[in-house]
Amino acid sequence: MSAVSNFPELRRLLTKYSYPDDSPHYAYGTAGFRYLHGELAPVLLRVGVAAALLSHARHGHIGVMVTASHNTEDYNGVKLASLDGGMIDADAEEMTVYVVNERNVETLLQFVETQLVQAAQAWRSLSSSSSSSAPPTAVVHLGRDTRVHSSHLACLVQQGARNCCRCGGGDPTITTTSTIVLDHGVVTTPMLHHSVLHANAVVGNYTGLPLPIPIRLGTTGYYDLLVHSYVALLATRQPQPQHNKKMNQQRVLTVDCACGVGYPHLQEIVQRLQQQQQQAHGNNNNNSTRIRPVNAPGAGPLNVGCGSEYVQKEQQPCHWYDTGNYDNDADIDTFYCASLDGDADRIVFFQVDPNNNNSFTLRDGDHMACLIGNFLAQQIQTVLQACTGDGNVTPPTLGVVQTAYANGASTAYLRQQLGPDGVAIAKTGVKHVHQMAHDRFDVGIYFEANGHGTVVFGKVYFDFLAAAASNHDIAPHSPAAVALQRLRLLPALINPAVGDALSDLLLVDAILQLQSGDDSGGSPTNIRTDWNFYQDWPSRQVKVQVADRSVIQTNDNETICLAPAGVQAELDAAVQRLEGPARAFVRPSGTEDVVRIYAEAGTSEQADALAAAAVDIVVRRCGGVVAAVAASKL
Ligand code: NG1
Ligand code: ZN
Repeated sequence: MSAVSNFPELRRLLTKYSYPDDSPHYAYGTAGFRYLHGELAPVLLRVGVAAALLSHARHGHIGVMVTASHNTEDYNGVKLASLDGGMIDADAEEMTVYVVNERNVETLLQFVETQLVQAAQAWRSLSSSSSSSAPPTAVVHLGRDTRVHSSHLACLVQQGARNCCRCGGGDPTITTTSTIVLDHGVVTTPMLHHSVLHANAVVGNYTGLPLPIPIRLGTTGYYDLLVHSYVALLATRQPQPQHNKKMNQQRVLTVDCACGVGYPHLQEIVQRLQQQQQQAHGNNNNNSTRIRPVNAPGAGPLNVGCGSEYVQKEQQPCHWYDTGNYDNDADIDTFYCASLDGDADRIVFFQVDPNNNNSFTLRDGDHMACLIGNFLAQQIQTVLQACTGDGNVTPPTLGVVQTAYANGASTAYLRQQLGPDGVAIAKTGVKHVHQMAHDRFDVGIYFEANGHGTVVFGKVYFDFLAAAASNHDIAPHSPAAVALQRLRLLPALINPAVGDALSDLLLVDAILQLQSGDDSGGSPTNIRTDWNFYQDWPSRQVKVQVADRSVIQTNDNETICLAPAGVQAELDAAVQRLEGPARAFVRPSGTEDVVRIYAEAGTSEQADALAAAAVDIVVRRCGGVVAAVAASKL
């Protein structure tokens, strides 16, 4: 094959960062490429190339986030964001995996050349303009977390993307294409997704941002949107004169930031909230929650002994490595807490009650789905009741999407609340859950048990709001008018692109405050009693290391093990040995080199026994070398 004449710098870089002979095939797992950081340089350079190619091919902005989320500091990784700010689709994933894994530099450069020419041709036929019309400059938005190696790896993405351009050299038949990289620096994953979604709304190549949501660009736009909509939502609280005194007592929400990137951004949001509330209300503050970020980057090891993954999987409170703006450790208020993960796209809430033997209460993603789902359903119902007889006000369908890791008690509760069709179970991983929420419901609430989730609002929802707004039965200041105002504000507070810990933090707190103001007379938040829809069934999660986790194959939603032979039959037998409802499944992790085991049963002892049986099956039949790396208790 003859060498491609363009791309001298890209050729040099690809050659410099070539793979060692024993390098594996790099898979785009549950959430992108995720490996030990030392082997990632060639991968990240090529991801930069793939991102630029995608931007050229799709004629819009693409995002690249360098992070390994909830994993420990020695890992790193990278995930791509599509034009709508969401996960990339299967075609884009396939192309990216090819670019990352093509070992032959000349073959790869030939592919790049072909892709750029095709993208330029597609642009010309789309824009039906003259053949000399140059396609738009490709734009790659880049973000990274706080890991020490993230900066170097982000630099490689930048180099790969910027050198994925082609010079026509005066030949009119060859189009000149170029790529720019917008480096957002150290940001949370959802902030990067936000930036991509809003930037594409501006360039007009993607209209995925619903009209009622104002366009707010970049990091500052992200803060503005969250802060303004949270404050506006709280302002809808119905005054409870007899309880005003109580409402003015501030509850502290202590937030464990996993020693990661959520910390500086939450701090920024807290400062802006204080400023805005001061300006708007002086001393008559509507907000009865004071948010205190704790566990800053560097205060302790990233995601170790802290963070949402630790709190959710281990079912225990995090360590407080620093005291944030507290005077000392003992002053940390643990009555109302939340934990973010390392890139702040997941959150769980918890309580350690000093007045109740320091008892621990967890409110994970399953509980969040119920809280948010109930709140939305209630507000929609209030509006509908006022609009009876108006045929233009079509109610949106509302449902919840979970994964097989959702606690059975939450699924049973949701089925009872929303009906059997109101709950759907998707394959593990946000890309699957998000898609199903979008496809199945007009208001699709999705949460993984680990706290990764958001709400996807469809067109019917916005049509419903518009029709209700022009309905004369809704009197100003009536409960229906208040509910309608809340429903209008929620899509701006909720990240439409991806699960977002900071957005979910404000959303959950606002709902708890509003419910407390509306229904229970303004008492301070107690998540054990105020947010208590069901009792979790005992469950266990265990990780087992095996020689090669790809030997495990599963069905589509990953609840049945198809290979190695015999695993599923033995799991079924272990479940059947127990009385009452029980289930167990095994699947290879897409983010860690382990096999995950989930067991759920009627009693704690049975859950233990079932998990132990499943570990034994995996160790024997799948070549397990280390069992029970971590277990969660309940
Ligand atoms: P893997 O490692 O594939 O199980 C984990 C989570 C997913 C998802 C991804 C991305 C569990 C059991 N699995 O995936 O739900 O959040 O990480 O971060 O929590
Ligand atoms: Zn994450």
